Amino acid sequence: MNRRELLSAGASAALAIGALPLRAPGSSGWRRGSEGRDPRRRPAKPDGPRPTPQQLAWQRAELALFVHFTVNTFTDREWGDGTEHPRIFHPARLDARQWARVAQSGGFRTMILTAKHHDGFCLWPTETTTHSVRSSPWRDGRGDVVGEFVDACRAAGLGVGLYLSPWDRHEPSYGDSPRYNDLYARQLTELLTRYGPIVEVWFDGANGEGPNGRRQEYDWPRVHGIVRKLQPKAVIFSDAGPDIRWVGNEKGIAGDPNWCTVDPATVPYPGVSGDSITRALQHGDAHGSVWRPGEADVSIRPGWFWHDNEDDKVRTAENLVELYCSSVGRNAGLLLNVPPTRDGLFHTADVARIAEFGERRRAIFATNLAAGARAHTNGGEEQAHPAAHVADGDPDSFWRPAAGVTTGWVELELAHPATFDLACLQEAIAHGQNVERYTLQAWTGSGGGGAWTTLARGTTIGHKKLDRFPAVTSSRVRLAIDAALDTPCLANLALYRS
Ligand code: FUL
Repeated sequence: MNRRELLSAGASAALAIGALPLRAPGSSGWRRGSEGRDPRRRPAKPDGPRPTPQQLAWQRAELALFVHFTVNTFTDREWGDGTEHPRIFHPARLDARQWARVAQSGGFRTMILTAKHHDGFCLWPTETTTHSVRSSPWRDGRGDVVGEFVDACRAAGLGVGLYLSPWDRHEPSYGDSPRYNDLYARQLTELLTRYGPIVEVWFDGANGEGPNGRRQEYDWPRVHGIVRKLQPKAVIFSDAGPDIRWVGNEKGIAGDPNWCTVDPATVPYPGVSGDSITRALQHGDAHGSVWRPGEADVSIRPGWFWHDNEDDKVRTAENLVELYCSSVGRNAGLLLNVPPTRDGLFHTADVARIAEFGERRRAIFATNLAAGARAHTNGGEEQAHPAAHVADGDPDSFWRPAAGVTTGWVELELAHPATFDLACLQEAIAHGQNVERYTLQAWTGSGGGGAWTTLARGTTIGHKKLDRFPAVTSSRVRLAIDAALDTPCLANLALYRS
């Protein structure tokens, strides 16, 4: 069991916490401010945390492809112990352009490569150690996997992300804290200065023993400072952020509720573990002082690295769509790992599944049945932010009720009855995340015999909330905001037939 598995053992219990009592939707008109609030709750924060432009772009990108590749691919292991000889690294047909084509076919916007995993083997010709591609037979020791990866991403219009494991089971200075911290800083500096703009730097919190049996004390403030200085536009991922947090498990399932905000004191540094930490990562904190959305990392296979006995265990496209709904559809990012084989190419099974995943998503979301619908509310709207904005398909325009109003409903009237089984709700998170509970209903039946049928009840919305329900045919749909921290900004209420 690795550190992540230990952490995720508490995750299923944490998921159950999302079940909150719900009040009937639309039963009252607008309410202002803290009227009717549970007195135990702290007041709303109109000036609460907001995303940086980079965090907003990251969340809108939604999908990133993780690429786990190193000596483990050749030893059939998940964690190398650092004794692997570089001569084993010989991916005869490596072509990072194939990885990029696959990422494009699935609709991924970024790729993140393990430039160094826990075994310490560096995929680029670093000056810091001989334990790298330079000592391998691949491209006669003149190759650079990171360089080819970056070129392929750029040519395909994909963002570049890099993973540099702090835990290094090969490096002799590991455990000798100042010395190793200097070496790690130099490795990071090479990666952040040689390859142009990087959109995400991914830090794993694993902190095991080095070759001398000692553990290292990582210098996170220094590490973050290097990224901020050399790649100010990159987001930094780790359990503890500072920009993107781990979502608390490696199953592709975000919490419900899932807030973009956190209390930074709860997870003070990467790798700290415990049930309360898992819960904090899964759910965030409605009243957290810092904006730090969650990223759900998960592999398309049981392992992170390629193993030939897992070629028949590749996730199906339907399962990948479910992962999309339980991560992106719960206000998180999805980081899906696809590991290259010993040839240095993605396996045909993975290639086919990713393409199918992309096709299915494109088919599901091709037609928003609520596009252009007429909208009205039971209380009003700010003049600049009318209710019609939830049906205009623009993620930047939104409906906002009057200042201080935190409950009420918006109703869409479709030009014709339509049949749908999936709803996509979005808050304009550039203005914060506020919805705590909602109910979605459709008017079913006809004439005097009609009634409101509840399609979904939910907690948080954030960047995106996807709800699937049995197909229903209707021309009137109502979204009731049952509780919100502050006046919500609703960007989108879209309906699809999946
Ligand atoms: C974990 C590592 O131990 C796994 O090998 C993998 O890299 C995963 C993404 O993070 O902590």
